[in-house]
Amino acid sequence: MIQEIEKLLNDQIRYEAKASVQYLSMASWADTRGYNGVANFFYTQSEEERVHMIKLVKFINERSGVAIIPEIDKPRDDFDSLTELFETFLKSEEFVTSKINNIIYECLQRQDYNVHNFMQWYVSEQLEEEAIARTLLDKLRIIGEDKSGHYLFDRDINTFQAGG
Ligand code: OFO
Repeated sequence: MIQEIEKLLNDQIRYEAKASVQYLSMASWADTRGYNGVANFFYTQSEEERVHMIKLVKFINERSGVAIIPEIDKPRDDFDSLTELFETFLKSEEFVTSKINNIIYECLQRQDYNVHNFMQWYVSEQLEEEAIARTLLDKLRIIGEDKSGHYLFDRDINTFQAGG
């Protein structure tokens, strides 16, 4: 495996791990405030990011690289509102997308079509996750401070759950 690409893939393991831990913290925040639907949504998102991370670990190791399991900083655990929670979600996904795009770019520069091909799965995954994050954030912006709106949002959120 090309060394620079291996390094970028190892960085990506860290970003996916960070997202997984961040979403777990967000699930827990929602859980302790009675937003069970939102909590389940983020518990599932956290699992999905863990799957994204493991997929990279296996891919690197299977191609005679060495996957590095990172240390993760304590995630953010305080949010003012559901809107802020979902702004954090969207920002995190946008960040991950930018890093994936960068790997794709570097693969093309170095003609590493193998990794380029592998990363396509992440590209579609990110499209889906960003779309969901935006849809949910739009809904929250319409709801504003309305408590019964929050109640319905929490009740219905898992009908928007991403797959993958
Ligand atoms: Fe949604 O971050 Fe993984 O790919």
